[in-house]
Amino acid sequence: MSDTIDRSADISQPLDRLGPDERLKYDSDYLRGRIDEGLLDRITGGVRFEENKLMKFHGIYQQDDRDIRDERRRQKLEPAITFMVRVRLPGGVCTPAQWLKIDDLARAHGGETIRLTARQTFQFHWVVKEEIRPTIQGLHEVLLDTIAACGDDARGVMSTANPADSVRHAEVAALAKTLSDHVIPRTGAYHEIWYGKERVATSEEEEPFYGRTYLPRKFKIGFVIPPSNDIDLYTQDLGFIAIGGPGGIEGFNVAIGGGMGRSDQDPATYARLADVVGYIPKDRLIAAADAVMGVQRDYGNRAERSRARFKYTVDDKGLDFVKAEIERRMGTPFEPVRPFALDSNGDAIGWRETESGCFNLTLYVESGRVANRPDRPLMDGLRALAKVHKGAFRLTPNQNLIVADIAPEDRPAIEAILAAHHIEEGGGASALRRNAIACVALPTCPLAMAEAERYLPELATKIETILAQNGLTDEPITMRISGCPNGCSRPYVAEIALTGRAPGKYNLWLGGGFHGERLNRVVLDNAGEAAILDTLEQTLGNYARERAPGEHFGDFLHRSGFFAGEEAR
Ligand code: SRM
Ligand code: SF4
Repeated sequence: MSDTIDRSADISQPLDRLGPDERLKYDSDYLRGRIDEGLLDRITGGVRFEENKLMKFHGIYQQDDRDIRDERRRQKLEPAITFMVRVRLPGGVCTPAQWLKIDDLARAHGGETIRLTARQTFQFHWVVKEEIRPTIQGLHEVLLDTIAACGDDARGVMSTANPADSVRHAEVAALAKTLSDHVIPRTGAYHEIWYGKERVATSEEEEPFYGRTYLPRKFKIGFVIPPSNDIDLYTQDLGFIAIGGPGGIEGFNVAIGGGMGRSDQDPATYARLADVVGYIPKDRLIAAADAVMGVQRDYGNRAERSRARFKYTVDDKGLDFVKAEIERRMGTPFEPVRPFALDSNGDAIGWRETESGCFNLTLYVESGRVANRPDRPLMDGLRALAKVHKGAFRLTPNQNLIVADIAPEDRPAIEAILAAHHIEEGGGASALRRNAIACVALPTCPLAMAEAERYLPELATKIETILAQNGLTDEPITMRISGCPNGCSRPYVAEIALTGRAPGKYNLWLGGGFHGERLNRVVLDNAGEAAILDTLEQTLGNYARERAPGEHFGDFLHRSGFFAGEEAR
């Protein structure tokens, strides 16, 4: 990484005054720990607590099947442990050959399903310990990896997937890849553990930027190309808003300090929207990322993990201080913010012609779940499509899929494959479903308190009935469900959001901005479905009757005084 980084404030505090994760990282020999040994241990299907934490930096999470957890306990058996493996896919772009390999690996090791995530990548679930290495080596064959797909480092870099704009998309997606390659850890641990490479002795610093303790917490970067805000720019730790003219991208407005994660038990944690602090020319992109991450590395809270995200650093140190420190490290001040407008969020499902005369097809994939259902063999269909497709695939931030760069003469073949596999572009989804995101939650997520992905279809059907009764069927409304307050579906910017509290119980949040520009507010606490539907019936009914032309649901709730008297959260 850049030599310009000033590490003077880097962690020089005694480790024993810091959180246990700092010691773990420090002692891990740059993320090696005893992962190798853990993989060979046949007594358990899992790994030790420490290795589980370290493996996250390698994009791997230990989980167990929560549907059968109690039964296994009753039988005095170890939980049914498997691993989730998350691919690093900057900008969500992959080739047909890569898709085919992902499909092969999912069939061989991943329970015959692929999960497209809210940060535009693939996840394999259900991978048993012995099959992690073959999975990662298989990915390596098509130049994919899982480095830093989580962990206290900069992970999956997002980029607008907008199918109507291929030229700027290509430029920004390439920058997302360059930046992602730049910010991943440098340690040789990944190559040694997963590819079996020999450790190379070197006198060079193994992690010139991160050091032995990496970042205080995960760090998320995203690029947005206005007017679409499909990546939910304001929820990123570091967001870049592309500014350009006819000649291409000229530079970026920079947004810092966004984040969703919060805990119901801890009022000191909260969702926060990023602040747009200035503009940088394109050639300052890497310097800006280094500077922002450097500030978080050096000033982030390493004593209290629940307050370690960059958003808290920004609030605790003050936006002015953080901005000035970034500028000092960049060596140049930010230029004034350039005008921009974000006016949409979800994906435009269906066919779009591009500037070059090709076509992009956006397919609706409910909750990003690619699997074969008897009535819709989506996984087989996409495999067949990948075999003939000559363009690229783009995973969208809304968990959908774009089949990109289809030549006009190839369109009939693609349409025939889709028809043969009963894959409609929109999957028969209403406007509500098309603008909905659900996190994985049960049965694999260890943190889930309630269902999300598995509940979305049922809940959406019930809300669709309310919408139909009020003539709102075609009205786009953003809806997000998360199985816990961590907010993996970015719920706190949605117009309607549910966050899990307990089985069948959710907090209901309303009033977010349609294009992700405003946080919503909690309206019901720990509520069951009946109470949630009641509230929606009432508010959506009012919306149908009293809305102004073109007014979004969240905006209406604010204008109509629904939150009157409440303090802004
Ligand atoms: Fe997430 C943890 C799934 C996007 C905030 N997230 C998890 C874990 C790994 C649970 C765990 O720590 O063991 C979940 C794995 C479930 C499973 O079985 O697959 C998980 N997160 C997901 C995915 C797959 C949801 C999805 O259905 O798409 C998304 C994968 C993204 C990716 O490809 O990298 C996912 N997670 C997000 C987002 C949205 C985003 O980044 O755009 C957020 C909110 C934004 C943010 O970070 O503020 C998010 N995930 C969290 C948090 C809370 C972080 C915090 O600041 O408090 C956790 C828990 C943690 O880190 O301790 C978490
Ligand atoms: Fe799991 Fe909670 Fe994230 Fe959903 S929001 S995937 S339940 S951590």
